[in-house]
Amino acid sequence: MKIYEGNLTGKGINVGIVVSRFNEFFSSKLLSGALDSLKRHGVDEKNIQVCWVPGGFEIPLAAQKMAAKEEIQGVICLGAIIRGSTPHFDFVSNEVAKGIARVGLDSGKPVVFGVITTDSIEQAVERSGSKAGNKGWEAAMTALEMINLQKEF
Ligand code: INI
Repeated sequence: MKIYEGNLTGKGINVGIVVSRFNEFFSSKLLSGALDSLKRHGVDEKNIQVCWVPGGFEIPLAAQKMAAKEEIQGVICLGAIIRGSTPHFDFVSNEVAKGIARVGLDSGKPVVFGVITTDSIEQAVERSGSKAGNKGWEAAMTALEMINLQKEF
């Protein structure tokens, strides 16, 4: 039996991060979590490229550009979309999720959905470094596992 499984080692790995500035209070904490996770798993700081975009809606295009770079093995997408009193949240969050998934399939490289989509600011606080952990940290772990999994095929 052959089992395919990616490990979590970051040594020699090149990764891109796309992070949105909208709700920067939260997205910057997701970025800190992702960077901490990558470095603690052995990713060299010089092998990390970070791209800021205005809002979540802009993430997929920047992720596509990052994924197209030859040296980049995977892209981590970070942002915070928080529900307001209009349907705007649904339009933005649906497009971001669909766009990120598409970039991953089109590029053949792992493109990780580390965008928090919450009903409230309190839920965003919980997911960006308090009682529900840091989703940026988790997204970085997912990226490492998927990048290493790619090498198994
Ligand atoms: N962008 C976000 O990243 N988070 C949000 O919560 C958000 N809300 O709620 O409006 C948001 N909107 C901006 C959007 O992503 C685009 O930047 C904008 O529409 C321009 O294309």
